[in-house]
Amino acid sequence: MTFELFDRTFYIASDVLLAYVALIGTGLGVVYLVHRSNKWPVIKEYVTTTHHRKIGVLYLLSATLFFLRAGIEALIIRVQLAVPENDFWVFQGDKFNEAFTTHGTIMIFFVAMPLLIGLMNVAVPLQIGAQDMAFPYLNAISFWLFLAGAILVNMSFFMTASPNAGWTAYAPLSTAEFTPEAGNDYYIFGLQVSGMGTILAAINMIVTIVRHRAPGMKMTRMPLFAWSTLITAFLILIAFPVLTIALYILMFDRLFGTSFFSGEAGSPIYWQHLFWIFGHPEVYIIVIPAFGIFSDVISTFSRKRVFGYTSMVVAIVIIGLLGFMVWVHHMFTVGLGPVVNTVFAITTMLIAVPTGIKIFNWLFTMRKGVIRLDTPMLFAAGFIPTFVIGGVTGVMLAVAAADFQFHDTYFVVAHFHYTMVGGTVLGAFAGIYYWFPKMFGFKLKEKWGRAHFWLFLIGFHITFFPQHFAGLNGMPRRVYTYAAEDNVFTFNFISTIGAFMMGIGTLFFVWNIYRSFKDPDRCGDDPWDGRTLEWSVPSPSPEHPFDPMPQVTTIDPLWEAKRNRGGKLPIAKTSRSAPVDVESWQPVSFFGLILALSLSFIYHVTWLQILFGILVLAFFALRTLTDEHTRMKKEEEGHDHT
Ligand code: HEM
Ligand SMILES: [Cu+2]
Repeated sequence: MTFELFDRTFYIASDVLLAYVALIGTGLGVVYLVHRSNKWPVIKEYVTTTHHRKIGVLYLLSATLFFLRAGIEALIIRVQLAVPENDFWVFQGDKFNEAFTTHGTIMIFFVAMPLLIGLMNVAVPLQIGAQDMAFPYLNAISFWLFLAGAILVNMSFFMTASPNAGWTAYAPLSTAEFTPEAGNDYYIFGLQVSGMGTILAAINMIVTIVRHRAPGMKMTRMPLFAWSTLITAFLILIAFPVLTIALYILMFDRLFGTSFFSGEAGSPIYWQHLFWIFGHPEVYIIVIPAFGIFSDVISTFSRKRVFGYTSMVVAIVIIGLLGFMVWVHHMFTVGLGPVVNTVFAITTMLIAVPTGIKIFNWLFTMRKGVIRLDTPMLFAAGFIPTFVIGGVTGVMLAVAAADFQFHDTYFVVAHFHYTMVGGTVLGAFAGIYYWFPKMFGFKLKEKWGRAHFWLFLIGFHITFFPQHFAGLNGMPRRVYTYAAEDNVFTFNFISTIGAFMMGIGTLFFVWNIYRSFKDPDRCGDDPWDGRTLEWSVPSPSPEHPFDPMPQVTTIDPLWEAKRNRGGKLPIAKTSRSAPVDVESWQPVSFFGLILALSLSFIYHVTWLQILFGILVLAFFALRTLTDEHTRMKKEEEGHDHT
């Protein structure tokens, strides 16, 4: 669309215009609703919080919003691919590349990651008997760094500069020579900034789990979600710095004219290595926490201790370690040679062993259990067969010779959606339904939960199962259309129908949240007859939840207490230091500074870079001079503790 303003002609694509209208419309609507119901204090409470539960809720809320955005993108892609030689209105110019790039990037970094980190924040401190995360202030900084990165990648669309080199940003396509526009700079800064937040979150998780467990909560008594969080945090700590380096180098190539990934000395293969040394562990980073959620959910809803606890832990550790030794399976067709390919084919296949152990342990946990199929358990039950299909196609892809056929086809697209939707997304939904009462004091409604589950799961299989066959028929991924004689039309058409079913399923989820807030069914502190410590504290979980501090003697402390001691946990003689939870505007201000600093780099404005650089340093100085601890101590001494 073109329009005249001040004697100049402006052009704005109609889809961008529509997005602006939708964004501003929704924004105003939200402001109006908040204002009408006098909810500004709640907004302030959450924006300035450093409390783990509220930060968890912030992560989950952002992730849900980004899920809607990246989901709409997926639907648009599916509409374009529904029939041969289609020309859907949205794809003016090169939009298809942008659509799959932002869809993939947002789903991985700004949906899967925050869904899981959000649930960790809500549940892990309570599961291990900690009063909060070890570093509450740092926790808030992590969230706001994550959000700054997410906003950068999301706003690129509105600046008509979406990244367009795939979520993998392969060089040389991602270098300035081939994509000089700002799009891939948004990608670099978005991932860099949110990556910093993720690394800090990992450090926080590790310290919390190592230092803040309740007395008697030995490592070998931790719930499996806490275990999976600990191992995931180590994976983040090792894998994310590799991404940091890769992004720095790419940034230098793009902004400052170096040539690490092109030219005589540089090589695009370096990018592939760095990206996948990070990228493969990343897919475990987003699936291992889901494994943890399923373990806890399946055990609770089968009313049995999880089968093979030790082998569950050992299996996650082995998966985590092997995860660093398989990255070349993404590069079988690059030409690294048969020896390299063989080694990496074998290590990849080995991962099926610990994964298989876990699958059988889940099945054996259910065996002879008293199973209740509430919504969290439905998601867990749906996960098992779905993830097995994703695992089987993974082993197929690991056969290096066969991968020359599968590589870069829809077979791969089907495979990774089976693992990431079947594992991560179903896991996150299970976790949200499961811990929702701990966040807000009431359950999500069963009726809408069921509708959500069935539409989403059936829609999922209708979407992605046919894609295996489209891929085997030779349909490459990342193509914007195909010809009628390519023999892939039927598969694509069915796939698009399934995608809309998933979309409707997701709307039921949103509706469920809305309805449950409108008409909450208060459910008490322990709605699922839980086994672990988080169900022993009030809902929503308070500050200082463990007052008095429980003494843990078994893997299922609450379950044991309910069976043998009338629900009373034994009280510990020793106490634990409690992290200081403060209210502060600093983290959100830091968010603004980092956003501005990144934009000044993306648009090459040197004086703004210097200005915001100085302001960031000033922020650090301000932070070192802020002393909440003394003030809090004084306040506490002022109060009488009775
Ligand atoms: C919810 C329903 C979803 C649908 C209908 C969907 C659909 C699609 C489609 C059509 C593509 C483009 C394939 C191509 O052109 O090559 C794609 C790519 C991708 N999707 Fe999804 N997707 C969904 C959810 C997810 C989720 C939950 C994740 C991750 C957690 C995810 C991660 C990716 C990635 C990484 C790519 C590759 C992007 C690239 O090639 O650069 N998707 N998806
Ligand atoms: Cu991999």
